[in-house]
Amino acid sequence: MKKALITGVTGQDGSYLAELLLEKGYEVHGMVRRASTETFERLNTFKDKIVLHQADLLDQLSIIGLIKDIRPVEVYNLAAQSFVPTSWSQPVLTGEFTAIGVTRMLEAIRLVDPAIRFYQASSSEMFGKVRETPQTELTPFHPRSPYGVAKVYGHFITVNYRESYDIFACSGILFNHESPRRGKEFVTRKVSDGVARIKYGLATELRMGNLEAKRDWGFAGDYVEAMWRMLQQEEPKDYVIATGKTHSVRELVEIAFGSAGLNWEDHVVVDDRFVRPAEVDLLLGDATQANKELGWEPKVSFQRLVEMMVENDLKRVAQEVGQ
Ligand code: NAP
Ligand code: F7E
Repeated sequence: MKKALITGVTGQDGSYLAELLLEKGYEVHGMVRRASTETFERLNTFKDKIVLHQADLLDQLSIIGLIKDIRPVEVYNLAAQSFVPTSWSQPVLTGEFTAIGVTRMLEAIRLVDPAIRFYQASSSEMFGKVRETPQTELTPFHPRSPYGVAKVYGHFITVNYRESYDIFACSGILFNHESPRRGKEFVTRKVSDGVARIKYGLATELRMGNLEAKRDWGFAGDYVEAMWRMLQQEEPKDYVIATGKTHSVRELVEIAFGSAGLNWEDHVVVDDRFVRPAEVDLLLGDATQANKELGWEPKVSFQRLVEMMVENDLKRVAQEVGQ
């Protein structure tokens, strides 16, 4: 039985990846940080099938101890401070988790067993003020937030450990991916949750930031399959994972409100508090390399993704209000 370790297992992607690896017959181990209350909501339906261990990206010895105890064959490093606006209010912490945390993971692998295969959760936020469209594995980076800067570090330290120590380390440059399990502060879930609250009379308006920003949005369930495929190749490489289609936040709200029979213009209020100090205006990925070499392609369309998220939140809020 192959053993895998997932950091960030309590997050959106961690939960989908854990399910996928269980289906594939892996023994799945997850790293969780200590908290005064548990954050295992996304793992509820399969928590008894995985093994959780306490360790922290900020603590080198805890990571070395973890890898020594488990001796996984694959490590997926998904843990990070992943919310872009927080990276301006907590830039140092974001650097510690999202940038140096990657080095701590790689150092632990180098010391314990350099044969372990490593996946790093890199991000389209690294392209930032984009130099070309669509963005590929060869597009230069120009990050626009402390989060993006930290991810550039994480990307290059992964490439560097591959080149310096011959570690099988891959950096997946993933464009935005969403699901009903997305955190409520990210725009897609904020909108689907907002639509449901308005539909059931718990709110009348939804305050938002920049409606003109464009993103290449896919479904998280499709994207974790690409992570796994990267680690099954003969050679380690970096891959862009994207749908190849872009939509504005305005289109997102239009579809989301429309799917619940509401008109977004009656409810959405633009509020400067949600506008960022520096914006990533347009992201559009070209996943041709992943398609050719990994045989990967996205299955869920943007329209279906948004509808799925709204349906899920409508059901949840209906239960909450007893309808
Ligand atoms: P998420 O839902 O925010 O999950 C982040 C995870 O990291 C959580 O499990 C969190 O644990 C954990 N974590 C944070 N700090 C930690 C620390 N110091 N020690 C241990 N664990 C820590 O993020 P996601 O959307 O699943 O994304 C997964 C990864 O992919 C992240 O690295 C993100 O930056 C990257 N990424 C995401 C996207 C996307 O569109 N979703 C695109 C590109 C790249 P708690 O539950 O304790 O908070
Ligand atoms: O914003 C705009 C906002 O917070 C998307 C993370 O997973 O994907 C994610 O980063 C866009 C931005 O995601 C609101 O200005 C407008 O242009 O959902 P988001 P993100 O910043 O793209 C990348 C790939 C990651 O790696 C990250 O970890 O939507 N927007 N109004 C808003 N965004 C939010 N959150 N809230 C608003 O009210």
